[in-house]
Amino acid sequence: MSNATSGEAAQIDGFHLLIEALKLNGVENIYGVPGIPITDLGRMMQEEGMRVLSFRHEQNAGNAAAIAGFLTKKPGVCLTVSAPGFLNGLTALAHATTNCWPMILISGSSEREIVDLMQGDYEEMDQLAIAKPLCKAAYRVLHAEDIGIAVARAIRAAVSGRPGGVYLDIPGALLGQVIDEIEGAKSLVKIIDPAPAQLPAPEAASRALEVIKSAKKPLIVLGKGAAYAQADEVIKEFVEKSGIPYLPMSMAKGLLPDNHPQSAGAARSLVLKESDVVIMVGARLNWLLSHGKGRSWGEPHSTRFVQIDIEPREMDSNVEIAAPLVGDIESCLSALIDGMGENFSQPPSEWIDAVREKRDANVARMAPTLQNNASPMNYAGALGAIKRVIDKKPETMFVNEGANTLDFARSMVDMHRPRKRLDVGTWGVMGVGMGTAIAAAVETGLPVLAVEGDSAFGFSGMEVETICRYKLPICIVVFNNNGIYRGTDQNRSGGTDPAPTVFVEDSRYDMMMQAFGGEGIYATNPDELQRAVTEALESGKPTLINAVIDPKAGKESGNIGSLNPTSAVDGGMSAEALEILKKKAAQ
Ligand code: ADP
Ligand code: TPW
Ligand code: MG
Repeated sequence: MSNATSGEAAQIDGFHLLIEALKLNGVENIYGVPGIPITDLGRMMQEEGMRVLSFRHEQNAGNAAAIAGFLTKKPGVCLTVSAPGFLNGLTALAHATTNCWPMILISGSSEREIVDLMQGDYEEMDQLAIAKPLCKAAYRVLHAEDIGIAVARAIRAAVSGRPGGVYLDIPGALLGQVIDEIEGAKSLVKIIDPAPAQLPAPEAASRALEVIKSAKKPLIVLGKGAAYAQADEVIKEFVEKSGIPYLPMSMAKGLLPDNHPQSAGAARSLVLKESDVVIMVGARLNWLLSHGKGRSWGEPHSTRFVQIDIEPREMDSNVEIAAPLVGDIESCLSALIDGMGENFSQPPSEWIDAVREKRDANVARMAPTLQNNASPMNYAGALGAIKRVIDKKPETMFVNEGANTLDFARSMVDMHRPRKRLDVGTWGVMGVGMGTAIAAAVETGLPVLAVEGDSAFGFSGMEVETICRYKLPICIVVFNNNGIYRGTDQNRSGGTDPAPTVFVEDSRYDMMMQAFGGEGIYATNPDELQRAVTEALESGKPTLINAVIDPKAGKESGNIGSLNPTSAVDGGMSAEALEILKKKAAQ
């Protein structure tokens, strides 16, 4: 766009340089909330052909950008206003960084001169300094001619090596700056090879193969880094050629179908405890895997690890890694496949049989519970209905958050295709649901099913308006058990306030969707639920199904109740201690 008048050199402003820099590098979708100083930027982005998704809260826009990064291997972009908007988006940027997903948070900021002298500007805050410790990289642009290089740096920082979140600070004044249009066009950078392949050293691959060949009870663990890598064919080839059982972490479910003969998903405890060599593929030995040690790993028996990761510092982070393989997953697995050659011998049949027997027994034990048609529903009954829908419609993008709602769904709902299960990630964040669902719909064009605890849903529930506004094919199922974990807690003081984990009884979340013109459905049994979800996914209409779950059915904190601190002391202070406090209060 130019403002040329006769005889004058055409000029371009910061707004348009930023837009062109993003477009040049393939950024198509912007997730954000408008306001000073970026309101016009959003309008112009839309005018210039970008898709601008305007949210009701920046954290949800940020969560959308984060999952867009996971799904596309390109940074998802979130656009916010200064100070409070920036801070709202920052939680999502930290979440993206924690999960190793590429994202860029672009926030407008106030007058530099006033902010730096702390003279009290509108929404004054030193955003760059605050963002820095919470993301992979943070940059500020002060001159219009630097916009091109700044965007290039931001994208490369987000996607190369271990992906993560990048903050880009845009002082309002920058957007209004003008420079010569031709100089401006020349200043933009189209990034060449933003995330270069990283080949493992040949000796590292040989070492890994030696360790793998020495195993009697090997196991492959697939993590969400493997899902992110989009190396689906190579992963399948490695798993099948090796014949080694594999355990998918939550968001790696579906890389190979959950009913694959080598899946050890339903024999998790056994394989962690018994395996002697574990090949980690894009998964960290963090809390989700008990840090690679302790009882769940069957100590004192010791496991030897082969670890494939793009981040060298991940090696030996919790336990010794016998064979570190640093590189991208596709290159590393290709090297292993080459090295395996034609006469690689598959694991001993006793091990394969033991894993299969355990898995089949667990699956058989669970099967009848998934048929439970009781009303109100328990988790297995309701999730049986969800599972049957996903089995028939494996292309569905499945979003999931909550405590019991999350943990039961992870084990009960099979995934059949890669990158279909999107959930709370490494931190177990509540509130990612609606942003995730929206980005899943926008980035893939596929129908989305979001299965949400009633508490989890509440963190981002206002985005049902956004879903209706953009007419997105999203079906939300709220597992309504009247609260967090269970809806049955009592106020221990005997007072009239409800207990901290309890919500309004029998709320009608379905009516929230109706308020904005979407479909609202109230389902009390699994048959109704299955029918309603099927119809919603087929119609593509924004739908919210309030699924009535027995408030007694859940467990405290789902599967991770053991992480709650407990006290060895019963109750509060003694009379003697209270007497001391009484005297202090009277002073
Ligand atoms: P999960 O929670 O599923 O166990 P994590 O998020 O803990 O997975 O681990 C993902 C790992 O994958 C990170 O250590 C990250 O560095 C790594 N990773 C991401 N992309 C790639 C890639 N393309 N190649 C190799 N490793 C990758
Ligand atoms: C940002 C703590 C973990 S799980 C949960 C909370 C509040 C809600 C569980 O209730 P829900 O599911 O969703 O109704 P269900 O089926 O068990 O009843 N704040 C943030 N993240 C987390 N993890 C919490 C609080 C939490
Ligand atoms: Mg609940």
